[in-house]
Amino acid sequence: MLEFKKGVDILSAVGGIMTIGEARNLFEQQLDSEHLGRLALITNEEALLKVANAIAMCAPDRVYVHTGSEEDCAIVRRMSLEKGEEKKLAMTGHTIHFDLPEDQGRMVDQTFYIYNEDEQVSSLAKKEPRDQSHAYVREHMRGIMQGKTMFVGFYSRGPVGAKASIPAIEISSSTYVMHSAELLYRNCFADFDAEVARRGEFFTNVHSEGPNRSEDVPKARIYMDRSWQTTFSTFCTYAGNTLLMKKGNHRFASDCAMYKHHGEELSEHMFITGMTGPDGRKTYFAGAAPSGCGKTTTAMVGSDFVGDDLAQMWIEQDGTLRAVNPEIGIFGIIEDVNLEGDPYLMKCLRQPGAEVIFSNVLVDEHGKPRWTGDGDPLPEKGVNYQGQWTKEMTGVPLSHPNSRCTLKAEAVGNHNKAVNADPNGIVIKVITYSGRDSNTMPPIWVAKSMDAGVAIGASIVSKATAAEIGASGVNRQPWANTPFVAGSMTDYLDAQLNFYGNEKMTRKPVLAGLNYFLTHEARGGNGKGLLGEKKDVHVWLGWLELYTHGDVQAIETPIGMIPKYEDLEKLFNEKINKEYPESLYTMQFSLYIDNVVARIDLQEAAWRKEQGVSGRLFAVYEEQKAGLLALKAAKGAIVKPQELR
Ligand code: OXD
Ligand code: MN
Repeated sequence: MLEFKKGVDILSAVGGIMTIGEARNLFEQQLDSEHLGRLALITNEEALLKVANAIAMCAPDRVYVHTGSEEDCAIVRRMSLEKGEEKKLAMTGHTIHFDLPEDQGRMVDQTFYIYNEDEQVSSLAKKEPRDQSHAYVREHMRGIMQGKTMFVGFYSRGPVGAKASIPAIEISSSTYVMHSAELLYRNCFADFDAEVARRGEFFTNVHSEGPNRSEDVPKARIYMDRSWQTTFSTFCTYAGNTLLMKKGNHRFASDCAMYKHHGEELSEHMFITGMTGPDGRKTYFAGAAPSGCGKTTTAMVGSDFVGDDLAQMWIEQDGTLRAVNPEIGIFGIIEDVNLEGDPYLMKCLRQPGAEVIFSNVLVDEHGKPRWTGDGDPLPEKGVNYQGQWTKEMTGVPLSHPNSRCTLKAEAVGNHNKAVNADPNGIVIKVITYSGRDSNTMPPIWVAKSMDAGVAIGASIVSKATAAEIGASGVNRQPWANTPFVAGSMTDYLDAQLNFYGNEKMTRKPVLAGLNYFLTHEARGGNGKGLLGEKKDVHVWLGWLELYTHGDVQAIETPIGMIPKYEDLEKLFNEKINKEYPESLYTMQFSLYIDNVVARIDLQEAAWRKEQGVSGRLFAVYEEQKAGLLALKAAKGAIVKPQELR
């Protein structure tokens, strides 16, 4: 369990402001009349105390209340250029931001949940006792904004008024962070009080880059104070470490789903996208994948792209599963984004019209941003996050593999802005789970029950990517959400089982596994590398769309339902005008029983190490394993899909 408002509230203990009277006095002293007037429009006392304590702790020279107006946005953009946090690129509206070379991804070893004694924290998470984090904040955050302007913005993580939207305050001395916040989140200055009253809670985030020097990065910290729903971030700028409205608050939202709205809400690391089916019907998907595994590309394959990273879900009165996207923008990995795989995104990145912050790419001598896999010939030279780069520097990548682009989703041609703004949420009919799995699971398989679907999510394994500094190897990534779940894995599993199993959810979604990472090497192919192409995703999602509506039949296997060759062949032709040989289908969809069983054994062993894990998960594993072993006895270790019809 997690108890909220327990233990020392570090922000107020370090800030020292205890009453609303003291807070108001501080505002009078520190804010100029314009910003004092703005803050006067916020009346929630708890929120005002948070802001006052952040000011008292960080001691900025000036406080700027960001209302989200066009004028405020323009001021932040201009200041960012003046400060040098961003630089102009050749194309109007495009800028480049560099993070320090040591700060190119989420710093997992410097990211901690602050915990109270006797609180359960996930076995996959890093934690620090409250008094230690308190001492750090006291030592390093007092006066950290001296000589700087503190920006304070009020946002909504989701459309204002939606059941699962949660308001949040973002406080930062970085104009890059605030510029990104405006591209990625809904500024809800005017609605903030009402939203806090409706939801009964809000999150607070306090960040400062300090002097922004490499030598300070070892002392950088990213803290999540779960009890007080407050984050602290220091001595870094990479948005995954600093714009904590994103992953910091996603972690708090996961706590809310698990402990405040158990079985009624989920907070997922998922894209949301719509597919258009026969007769123009729209079917919305939400899909989980670990960071750096193609969530953005998959999301943009939809005809009605909504979001690429996060989903706040709930069960609506009518029995449907609804979701909102807490974001309105994209902080997407840019490596391998090119015209062929990502035409909509490329238009924003290569043509004028969109406001884009590029980070950690290379800027060539003409002010053009360049990245690995962008589809253009290598430039002669340029500047990247490490300094000067020339073509001769073989082995030194053009851009960092975790370099990013930040832009509003509405700039992307197939984004459905109205759907992303709807406080009623989006009815989700299909949920997918994927990871980087080179040798075991087929491209698509559909769970035969809700519990089996939960087991797909519980069993994601994936190869580490550049989004996390220092990560390596193939790791368990349950629901692709473990980096962001603080509570115990057992509690998280229960929250999943009780959500999908909730009898109020009368219109259950289809739950499916997706895997685009099978290789020739693992499947006896005669090529090299991936068996499929990025664009095949159109077909995998297209088949799921048809299956959800009962328009195609599937083949039953012990792990779930898989597509028939003829349906896929037709879809390959219709959707991407590509031939799909049956030999490829056979390689992709054959059951490599020993691999699948080994995977189940690994998962089972890992889950058995946790305490109190629901027997429902083990029942799914046992049933699948028994089915697979019986099949092996009957047909051998590699079973072709044609043998199962
Ligand atoms: C992200 C991540 O930036 O998951 O979305 O790292
Ligand atoms: Mn993510």
